[in-house]
Order: sequence, then C-alpha cells, then structure tokens
Amino acid sequence: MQPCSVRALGDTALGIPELTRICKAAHRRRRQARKRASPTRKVAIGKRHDEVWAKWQEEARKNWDASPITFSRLALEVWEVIKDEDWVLTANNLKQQVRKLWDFDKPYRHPGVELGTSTQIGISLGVALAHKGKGRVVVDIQPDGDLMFDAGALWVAAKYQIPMLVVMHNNRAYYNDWEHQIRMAQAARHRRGQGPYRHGPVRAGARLRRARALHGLLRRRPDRQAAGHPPGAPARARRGEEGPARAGRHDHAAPVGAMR
Ligand SMILES: Cc1ncc(C[n+]2csc(CCOP(=O)(O)OP(=O)(O)O)c2C)c(N)n1
Ligand SMILES: [Mg+2]
Repeated sequence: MQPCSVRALGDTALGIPELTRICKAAHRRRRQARKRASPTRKVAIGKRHDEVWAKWQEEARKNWDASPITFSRLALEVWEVIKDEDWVLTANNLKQQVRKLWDFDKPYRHPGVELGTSTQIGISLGVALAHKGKGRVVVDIQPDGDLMFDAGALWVAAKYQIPMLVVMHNNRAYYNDWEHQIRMAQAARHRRGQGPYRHGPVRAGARLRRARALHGLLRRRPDRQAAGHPPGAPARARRGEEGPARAGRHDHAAPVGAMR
C-alpha cells in the first residue's frame, strides 16, 4: 500500500469529480497567493541563484593545475570552446559538473545522461544524427571504457557522416573497477593495478578514430603541448615510467578529438 494521509473507500464516479472540484479550488487559492508573493519570491530566488552560480564557478577553479586534471577544469575548458556555438551535450555530464558550469538555456541542450556503460557512444550518435544539418555543435564527453564496448559505433559515424565533437575522457580505466581495486587493495593489502586495461594498450580513442577513417584533430593539454610532448603517447610511457603514478580519475583527460 502506498503511504497516504487519509484512506477513504467510495464510488469513483462520485469521488473523482468531487476530488477534482476540491483540488481545483485549492489550486486556485494557491495560485492567487503565489501571485501576490511572486515579486519578493523572484528577487529571493534570483539572489540565491546568483550566489550558488558564483560559488560553483569559484569552486571549479580550485586545483586548476592538478594532474590528473579535475572534472571541473575539463568541463570549463570544453565550455570555452563551445559557449558561443549553438551547442548540444549528448550524454555524459562529468558527474553533474557540466550542469553546474555550462548555461543550459535551451530545451534541446541536453537530452539526458547515459543509460549505463556502452550506451554513451550510441546515444551520442543518435543525438548527433537528430541534430545533423541544423548548424549545431553536438558534444560528446566520451568515457574510454564505454567506447571500447562499442568501438564499431565509430564506423557508423564515418559511414553516415554524422558530425560530432568527441572529447575523449581517457582515464585508461573502467573507473568503477579502479575504485573497486583500490578498496580491495586497502582491505587485502594487495598491490592495486591488476584489473582490466589500465596498463594495457592506451590512447584507444585516437587510434580507433584513425582506424575508422574519421579524420580529426587531436588537441592535447596545452601545458603538455607547450612542454614539447608529441601527441599520441601517454606522458608516463614517454618518461619511461611503469604504471600509474597515482590513482586518479582523469589520468589522461582532456585530449580533444574533433570529428567533423
Ligand atoms: C551495460 C553495463 N555493463 C556494465 C556496467 C558496469 N559499469 C559501470 S561504470 C563501468 C565502467 C565505465 O568505464 P568508462 O566508460 O571508462 O567510464 P569512467 O568510469 O572511467 O569515467 C562499468 C563497466 C554498466 N553500468 N552497464
Ligand atoms: Mg574510463
């Protein structure tokens, strides 16, 4: 039984019209009261909105130069690129950071989040197809593990010429697995890093794009580019180091691949 305040048995043919009448009257009274209060309410909510918005913007700049970079930085870097476009976000919103930092000013800006791993690339292609030809930049913040589940989807993008800006969120991990490994390692005092594909082939996204004949542009983190690192190889591998220097969610985040 659903929780409720009053239970009453009755004939719905009589009960529903009477209930409707009562609800309509109550709704009318509330609407009038709200109208009277609305100027003050608008000011109060507006003030709260501005304060919260400013706080989020400030928080997002904390640990700006952290490595791996933060979700908020990734969100803001992408925002800088697309904010003057007529943009659409396909699925992943970086654990709500994007919702806090981008201005979602049109109903079609974000149809919703993913439905589970291996659904993001498919959903993104569907969204991009729906917006094709409308002059919009469709952005997919694409987790690497998700793409690996359905790499063939990139072929569809090439075959049907579906324009989309794919920002690879390449943390080289199924992150929930990584978190799980850390928890288990702490519990069992084992070494972590034995799960799938953290130490395996890397930069899968970029290679896949090439393999699927999706010409694109690879942009690296500006600081790494300035330091003279060639794109295409993970920093630690270039330094000749083995394994992850630290557990981090964004280990190699922020390469931006544009598929147009
Ligand atoms: C269809 C399906 N299979 C398995 C899972 C379990 N699962 C949740 S998160 C995840 C890993 C996702 O990795 P990635 O796409 O790289 O995202 P990250 O967490 O690293 O950002 C998996 C396998 C799921 N959510 N859906
Ligand atoms: Mg991942």
